Amino acid sequence: MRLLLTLLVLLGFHVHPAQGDEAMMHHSMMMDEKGMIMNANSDNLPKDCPKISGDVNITIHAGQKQALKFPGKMFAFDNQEWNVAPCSRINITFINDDQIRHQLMIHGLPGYLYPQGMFHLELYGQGELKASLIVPSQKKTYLVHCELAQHMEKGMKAQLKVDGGDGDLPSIPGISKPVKADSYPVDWQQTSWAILILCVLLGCVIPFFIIRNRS
Ligand SMILES: [Cu+2]
Repeated sequence: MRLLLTLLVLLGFHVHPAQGDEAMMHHSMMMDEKGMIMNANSDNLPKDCPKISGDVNITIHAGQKQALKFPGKMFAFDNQEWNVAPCSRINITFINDDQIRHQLMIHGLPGYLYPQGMFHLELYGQGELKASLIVPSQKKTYLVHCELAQHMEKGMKAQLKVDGGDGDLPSIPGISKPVKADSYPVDWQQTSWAILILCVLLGCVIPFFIIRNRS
């Protein structure tokens, strides 16, 4: 009997939210077949903000195309840094230009407003999402990234500065150096020099004979 009841409860829990509504609201989470929004906040003020200082509208593109300007990188946002005033409400339009999943996560926010200090947007493929957050007044730099495996390491990393921020984070493409840079030194030995010289000579000699034979 208890097992049957448990089963019914479980079934009820799973069936009801899926019926009718296309999107599912669950605490501070919105989820549908395109993506999800977690911890959006457009009206709750941080404790240190007497009021919202202003609205800032930001459109952020994510994708491989955005990484073309950074040699060696594979994914990126179209911007690597945003500056906002203390107590701003940031209205984000997040656009995924790729056919694969990307996220826009902001970390280090106050936990009493944003569980785990995190604001999180996610698109499972090409598409667009809109959500807002209100930042505290503190002068601080927040990490913005995509947490999917290797996406941040391959370039999808940026920073959000409130009141000018408290410094740059490492490894932001085009902005800051990594803490420990990878190095790929070429081991120049006598044979590698010989091969290089041979290639250059061949490259000069072969066209010469081709042109001579034609004329
Ligand atoms: Cu990604």
